[in-house]
Amino acid sequence: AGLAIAETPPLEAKDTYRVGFPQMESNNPWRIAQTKSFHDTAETCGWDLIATDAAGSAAKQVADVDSMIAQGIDVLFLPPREEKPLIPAVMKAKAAGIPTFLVDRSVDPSVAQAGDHYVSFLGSDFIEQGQRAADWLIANFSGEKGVIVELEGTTGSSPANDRKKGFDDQIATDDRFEIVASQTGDFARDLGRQVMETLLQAHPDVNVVYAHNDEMAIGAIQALELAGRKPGEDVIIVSIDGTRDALQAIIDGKMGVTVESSPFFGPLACDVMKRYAAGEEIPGWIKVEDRIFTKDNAADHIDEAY
Ligand code: GYE
Repeated sequence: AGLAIAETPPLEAKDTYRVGFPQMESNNPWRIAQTKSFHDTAETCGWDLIATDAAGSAAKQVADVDSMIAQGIDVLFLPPREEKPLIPAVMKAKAAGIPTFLVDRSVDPSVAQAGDHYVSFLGSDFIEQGQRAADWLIANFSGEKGVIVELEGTTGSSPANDRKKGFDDQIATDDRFEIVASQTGDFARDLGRQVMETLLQAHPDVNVVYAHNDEMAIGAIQALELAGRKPGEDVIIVSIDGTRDALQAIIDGKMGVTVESSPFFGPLACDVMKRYAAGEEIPGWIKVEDRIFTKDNAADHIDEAY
């Protein structure tokens, strides 16, 4: 028997492409900056862009992809809200002969693979982001015992799964720390605030908050301040993204660190698409390199933040 060769649909080299970008939600600055990056790139990359907003529903995101397929897109840039529910969208795009690039989040690797069901994943190493947040905490925590509350991202999303794994495994190597609670705040500011309010009552001795993104970290800061705590002084906040509000919180002394996770995917998407159309071999993961923001450099980057 011969080898089965997995192949992704080809992309013709041409001047204009009909491009699908089914955004998952628009309730935070990260998502708004990412959508804007695709719109900005449409003008410079020859894209006739169809962008939708699934308003936080994986089912709607799948339906949005269906309708883009029906509208004859040439290429799909998909940010899958959750790892499993978006698999059907990836499969249907492939069946329709449309090359798909996953942007910023991935899908369940036991079901769908790069170089077969989709061309490539463009995004950060979320395990490493979690590790780096833990490394900063381990190096900068001066107390005796670190009582950690963890605010998780959207349940079933690749960044929530991997940011948890990276952080939890790394923090387990230092026995000063204990994670006393880990709950989802759905990557949202308001839910982060609510969950923090509840957890604060159950764990009044908390002195570290690890949030999987800046929006939840800002929500947690609000909850802590409302309870009379002093974020940055009696509670250390570590987070991920690098939003404007987070950099401002670092400058104000309320947040310790945020590991970068950039939303500016448009230019990279354009470049990778053109290389694919030119017949270049594309790696299954195009890893975005992240910076780290602390009091040492937050002020230098706030002007370019979103
Ligand atoms: O960190 C978060 C957003 O998928 C990497 O999604 C992205 C994450 C980002 O809601 O703020």
